[in-house]
Amino acid sequence: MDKKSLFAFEKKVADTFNSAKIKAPVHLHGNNEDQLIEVFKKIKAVDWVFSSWRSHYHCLLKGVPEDILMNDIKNGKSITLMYPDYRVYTSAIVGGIVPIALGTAMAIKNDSKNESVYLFMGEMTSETGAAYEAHKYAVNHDLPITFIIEDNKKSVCTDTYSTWKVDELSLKGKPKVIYYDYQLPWPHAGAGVRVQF
Ligand SMILES: Cc1ncc(C[n+]2csc(CCOP(=O)(O)OP(=O)(O)O)c2C)c(N)n1
Repeated sequence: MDKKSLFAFEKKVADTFNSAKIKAPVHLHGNNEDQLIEVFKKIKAVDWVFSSWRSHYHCLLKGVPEDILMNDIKNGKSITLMYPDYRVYTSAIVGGIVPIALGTAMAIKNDSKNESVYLFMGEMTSETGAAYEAHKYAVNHDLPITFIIEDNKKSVCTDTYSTWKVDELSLKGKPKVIYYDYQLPWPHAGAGVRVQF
């Protein structure tokens, strides 16, 4: 899927949400199309994608059909999308998906399968103990997992860097880590118009 189509999809979700036709929260992607298209060049159909509350582009780029995804989002599942057939799993709990991704990578290694895990995390998630431990375990056991840190500098409305009093993220530049930064064109959640249900 190309950059224009990705953004067009997300814009449609935004418009649908702003017209109060989605009765649950949405967390939109944006301004990270190029970076994700690049990352997904490495990801094969047999590989596993783990993500969070913000996963629309991850789903689309892993091959989830637009109509199925849009329908699920309209049915209120934006932050809890699951597509076993496409090997896409998400969790809306900060850090919740991390050990599941790690365990999948461990199982792949134990079974000597030719598959990989790709774990997408916001930069605040990447600073949690769960991410730190998973990364340490994955590197020391050389598990087939890549951690992708998607840095928009914010955790909801809180500045991640000043929270931890750091100039750099803990996992940035470490083995098995891909990092990119981007400026989210949307609020943390929703699509810019206050909608309450
Ligand atoms: C255990 C837990 N605590 C708090 C929240 C509320 N929450 C949802 S997203 C989020 C911010 C996470 O920021 P980051 O990992 O940088 O991801 P981003 O939303 O910026 O993509 C928080 C605190 C949650 N979902 N789960």
